[in-house]
Amino acid sequence: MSPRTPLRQQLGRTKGADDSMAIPNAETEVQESPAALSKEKLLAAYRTMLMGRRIDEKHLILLKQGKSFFHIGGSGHEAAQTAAASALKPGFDYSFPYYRDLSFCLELGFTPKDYFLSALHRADDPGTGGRQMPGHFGRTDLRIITQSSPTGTQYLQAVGVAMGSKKEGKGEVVYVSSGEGSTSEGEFFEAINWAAREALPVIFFIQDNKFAISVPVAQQTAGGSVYEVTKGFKGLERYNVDGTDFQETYRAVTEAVDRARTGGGPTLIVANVVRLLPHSSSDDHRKYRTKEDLELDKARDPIPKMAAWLEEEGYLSKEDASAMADDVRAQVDAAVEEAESHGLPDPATVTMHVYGKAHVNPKREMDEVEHKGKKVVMVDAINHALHEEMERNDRMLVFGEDVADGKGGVFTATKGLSTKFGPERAFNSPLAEASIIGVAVGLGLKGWKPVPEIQFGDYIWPGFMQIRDELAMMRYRSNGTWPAPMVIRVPVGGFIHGGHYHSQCIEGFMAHIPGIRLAFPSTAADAKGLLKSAIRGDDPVIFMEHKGIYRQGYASSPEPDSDYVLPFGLASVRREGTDISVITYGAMVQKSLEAARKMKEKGVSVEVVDLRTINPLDQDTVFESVRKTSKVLIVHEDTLTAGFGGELAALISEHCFESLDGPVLRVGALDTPVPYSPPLENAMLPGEKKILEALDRLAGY
Ligand SMILES: Cc1ncc(C[n+]2csc(CCOP(=O)(O)OP(=O)(O)O)c2C)c(N)n1
Ligand SMILES: [Mg+2]
Repeated sequence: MSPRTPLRQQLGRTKGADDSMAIPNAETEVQESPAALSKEKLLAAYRTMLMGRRIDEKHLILLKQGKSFFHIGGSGHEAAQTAAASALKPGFDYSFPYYRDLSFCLELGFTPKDYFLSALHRADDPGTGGRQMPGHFGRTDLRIITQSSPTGTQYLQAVGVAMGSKKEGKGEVVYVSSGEGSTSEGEFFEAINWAAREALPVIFFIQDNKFAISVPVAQQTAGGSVYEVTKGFKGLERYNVDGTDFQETYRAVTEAVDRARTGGGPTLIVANVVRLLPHSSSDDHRKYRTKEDLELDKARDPIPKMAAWLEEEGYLSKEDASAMADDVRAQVDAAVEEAESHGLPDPATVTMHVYGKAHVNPKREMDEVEHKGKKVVMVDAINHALHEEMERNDRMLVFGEDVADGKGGVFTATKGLSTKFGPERAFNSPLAEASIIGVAVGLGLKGWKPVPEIQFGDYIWPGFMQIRDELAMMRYRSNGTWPAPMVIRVPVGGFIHGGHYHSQCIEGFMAHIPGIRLAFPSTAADAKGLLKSAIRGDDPVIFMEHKGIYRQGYASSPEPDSDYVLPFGLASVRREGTDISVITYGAMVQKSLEAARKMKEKGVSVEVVDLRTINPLDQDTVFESVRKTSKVLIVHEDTLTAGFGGELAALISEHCFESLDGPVLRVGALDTPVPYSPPLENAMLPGEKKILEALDRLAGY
């Protein structure tokens, strides 16, 4: 084979599932073998590999000294990682390196000092400021995106960044890596599906060291090969390379990069590597690997292999290699010393970077506007808010299941958007909630404003990992450097005979997560104003829309104009009263108001406070009301146990104890699923009757 023949052909690799597929220019653009690296570049790459290895050794010493608490190393992966990074443009391309990717990061420009600032949990750790364990790389100037510990959450985010990148048309490529075990996570297949479907510039770089902690790849993947199981994705280019061979890996990545840069789409590269250390410092691989197996891995160590090749080519003498190794050792020692001279994080900063700045200290004036528009129902007010905000911000994107026209969303909240703004800005997603949220995270990281829709609250759970471990933590875990603001709109709630799976309230789960804001409006005007506020803000928001009141006359309002923005964190006193306070939100506001009117007939004056947002919570308005009336009932539609009412009750007991003349009572749904048949549904969900019973009980104190 000529050196100018594409590596794919040299290796006899197939080109995805169907070799006849029409990828524009894919064949012509990778006709040539990638430019050979200069001697200097090769020696620099070899040095990076030595550095990666030495850092692993040094970090293990720091552990023994009690100075660091965890190590997860890349020994055996150095050639693959260095080769991958050598093919990218540092500071231009984006990368999602996984925890073993030290040599990848070093080759991109990460320094040994950066590494030890993290290993030694210093305030100046550039990735996380001491917030995450070692191995969670990140640096904004190098476009290394903040990484987390869950295996496999990075792939969909990489797809999101690549989507943003393709829209911007600058030719940036996105690298995402993991071990072979992590590809068993469903999100991996969702990500290659999305990337292949849209021909996105992503390189999935799978470092197959044959083990996921102790589980061998044969027990992990059908046929024992990630390369084989990804065969059927039309549009996905694939390579299976010896990851201990720098040259072979470099050429594969270079072809993949060329292809991605020129619009050819995604590539999956399986780099077969060796794991020379146990999984991590918490593992002892002698428990599950034989001596012979470990010896076989050692014989494939990429570092002596690269040294031998460089020597053969006449690039590096034995003496020079030894001098380089000494130099690397000295540099690593100096980096540790320097990192140790940096201070530890100040405990006073522990709550910094959970949220952005948009939703703190809300101004009450915006709440006092009188709306003069035509009467509008809630779902139309939401639709109008989306239209107006897309008009205002051309980086705003709306997507989800069935959101495009003709359907325009199963509740019509997104109708007209794809027609007006085009399929580039409002589009259907695959039927996959983790994909919707994971891709939105990537778009948010890339500076777009994703406003995805999850069709029903009951189906948000496949995306819960992305919400809880990713979205909510992005800002905090990156020490404020990689926020991913977005608004997830989600219809929730019952009273529509929707049964177990079209009726759930989800705020109890979500309220427990630091890092995401929660809105739950009860009127059309509030929904419009809060949605605009959410979209213009800088935090991730879960925007809960009660589908049971989408078209109710009592939830409709004169429409606010397009400038109206209702700040988060301002509760509304819907009805003033002097004897009992009801604290509520969502569809329970109307039911509480009805109950309050009935209590008036009995001579009991009930105040109704509508929270409007659950995070931030307007504690002042709640406490003020309770202190005035001395009695309080909390009403929510979600099931009672561990619901948000429990949190409100605790806060009220703590802050208003001296003012209370009765127990803090709660009304919520029974602790069962929401049943379909109306008599059962009515028995389960809270309604006016249960609210009145609780108010009567309180009135008796
Ligand atoms: C979602 C999730 N499940 C489990 C773990 C615990 N865990 C961390 S690494 C790992 C094995 C990963 O193996 P592989 O993907 O092959 O990568 P390697 O560590 O071998 O490079 C496991 C099970 C985790 N971090 N996240
Ligand atoms: Mg592995």
